[in-house]
Amino acid sequence: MSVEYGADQIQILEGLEAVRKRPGMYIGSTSLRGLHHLVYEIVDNSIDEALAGFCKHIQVTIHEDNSVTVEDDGRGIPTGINHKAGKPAVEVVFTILHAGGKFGGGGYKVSGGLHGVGASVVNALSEWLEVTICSEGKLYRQRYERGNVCYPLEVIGTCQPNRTGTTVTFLPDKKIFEDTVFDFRTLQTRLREMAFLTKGLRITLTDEREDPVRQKTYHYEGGIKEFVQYLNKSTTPIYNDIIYCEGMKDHVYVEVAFQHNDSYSENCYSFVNNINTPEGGTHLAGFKNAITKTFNDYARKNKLLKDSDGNLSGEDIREGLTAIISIKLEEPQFEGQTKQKLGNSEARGAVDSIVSEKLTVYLEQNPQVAKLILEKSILAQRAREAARKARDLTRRKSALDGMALPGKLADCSDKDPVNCEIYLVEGDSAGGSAKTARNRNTQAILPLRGKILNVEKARLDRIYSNEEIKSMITAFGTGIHEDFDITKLRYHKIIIMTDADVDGAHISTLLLTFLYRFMPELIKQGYVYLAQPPLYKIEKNKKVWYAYSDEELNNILVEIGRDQNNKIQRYKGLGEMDAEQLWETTMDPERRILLRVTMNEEESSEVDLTFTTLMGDKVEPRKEFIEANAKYVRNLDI
Ligand code: TSJ
Repeated sequence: MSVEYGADQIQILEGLEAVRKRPGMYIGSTSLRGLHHLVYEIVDNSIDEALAGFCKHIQVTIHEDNSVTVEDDGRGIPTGINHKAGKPAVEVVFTILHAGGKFGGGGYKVSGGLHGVGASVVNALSEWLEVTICSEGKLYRQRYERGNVCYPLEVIGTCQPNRTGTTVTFLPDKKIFEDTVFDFRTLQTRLREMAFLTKGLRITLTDEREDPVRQKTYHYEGGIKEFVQYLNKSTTPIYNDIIYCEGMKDHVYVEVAFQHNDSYSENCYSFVNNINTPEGGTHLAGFKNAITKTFNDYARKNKLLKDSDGNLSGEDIREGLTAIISIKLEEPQFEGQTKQKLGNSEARGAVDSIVSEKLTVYLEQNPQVAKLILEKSILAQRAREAARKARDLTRRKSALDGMALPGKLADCSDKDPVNCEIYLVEGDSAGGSAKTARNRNTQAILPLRGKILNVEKARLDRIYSNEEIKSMITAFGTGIHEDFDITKLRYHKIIIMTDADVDGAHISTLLLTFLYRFMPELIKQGYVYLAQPPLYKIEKNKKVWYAYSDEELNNILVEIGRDQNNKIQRYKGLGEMDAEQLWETTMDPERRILLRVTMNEEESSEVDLTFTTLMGDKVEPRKEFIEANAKYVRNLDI
């Protein structure tokens, strides 16, 4: 993909003041998300150098003052004079907006695309930035403050003639960003993803704010094959291979890796120029089309499907599938409301034909694997047929009863969803107290009995015929999957209320798993909450306090004095509270604490892993996960 790229091949567009005036236009936001984008923006340049074949190692370091260094061992940014600008190319890269090969044509830059606005934006939004280049035996340096050059590019020394590379250190501007503290885990997730997507590249992340210094290295010779292995590590794959297809067509480089596990959910992640495309697009469509067609053709040809059988649907074939689709092309076009859906039609054709061709060969050579996948798909087809019947039955029933709401639901009287809340309450007895306690105008109560079905472990027909799940679906009003319509949502707060113990936490996780798999938009748009019942009741001289954590209990005891007459009750469940207490502590909008459940689109592969690890059936990785994350309550993305 590389063409010659000299100091002259850079287009000059506009100044940097614009960036400081409206930073959101260039990096999306000035929140933590925008802050982390600065790092990705710089690292993208080193990734390009790696894709061009000149960089093997990228080191990212968070320093104690939250400045960040990105160092690579590539060729070094060109230091020669760019004749259009009359200054060194490196200075152009850092001081002129849109400089670089990316928008100029002729340059090979492929990463970025979505947010790829370049190094000058990072420079404009940094209190200071220093670049050091090692090239042709010389060490060059230049420094900028808030985008302004401090001194001309200077040679500050020598470096070994066989050593080359670029080092950039910057301190994000506190005048621009709401928060300038980097999160190790956020950077770790993205850098690990970048390492998976760029096979052979080594990426090191170091955090000098910790004592001892914390360091992680990511290096995957297998690239996206290892990504699939990583995503499937807490599942049971139904065959050992990770199927891999690679090729180039119409200037589109295509790489696909996948493996089926014995679960029923589908996890396909697609990337364009190393950027996640959660909304998919032509590349994902090409992949889906290719596997549907190829597996059906193979099944017919090898008599795994009878002439009288219908075709397997795409969903049947993707049951339990974990896949990475990664393509690289020069001018990605993004469409849709959020501009996150790939639109290039050549990408569809390229992925479709490369996957069809390579997969056909693979299946011919590996009939045992083909048989395992097709047997699973055929079972899925039958289950889906049964599920459709069950679903039609519920649909018909609700049509007859006039959109019958579940019998156990105590609905609220207000009909404006904005005002309405639904409490999903564990157990009939707590459900009863909640019904007495609630504000009937705005609060609906749906009691759920016992353990909720684990949707990670059940087929669709069982899921659709599960009473608790059916009643949630009808109560919410949105429908699910392809029928899902958020505008039909009947409550703008869906509040999970369970006991504050291990069982309660398990039930919450099961409910969140169901919502995440069947109605992810509810979580993405922030409609889902966890209620926080108190852990303790403290009584002294007829006065009552509630504590929601051990720390709070301590604080209260310090305040009121530790005393023989204090009565401390540890609540083991919601059932121990009467209706009034439940209202005061957990349901009264004026006094309660609610935790909103959120997820970050960019980290959706991480969220999926969280759910499959917690809900999947391999005990060891799950244990490891819970222990490793016990101190990160935030990790449930709460
Ligand atoms: F963009 C940047 F300044 F932020 C930045 C660029 C930051 C970091 C950490 C590294 C880089 C970078 C750029 N690493 N490697 C390069 N390579 C080039 O700019 C380069 C070098 C030589 C040639 C050539 O054709 O000879 C072409 C390019 C694009």
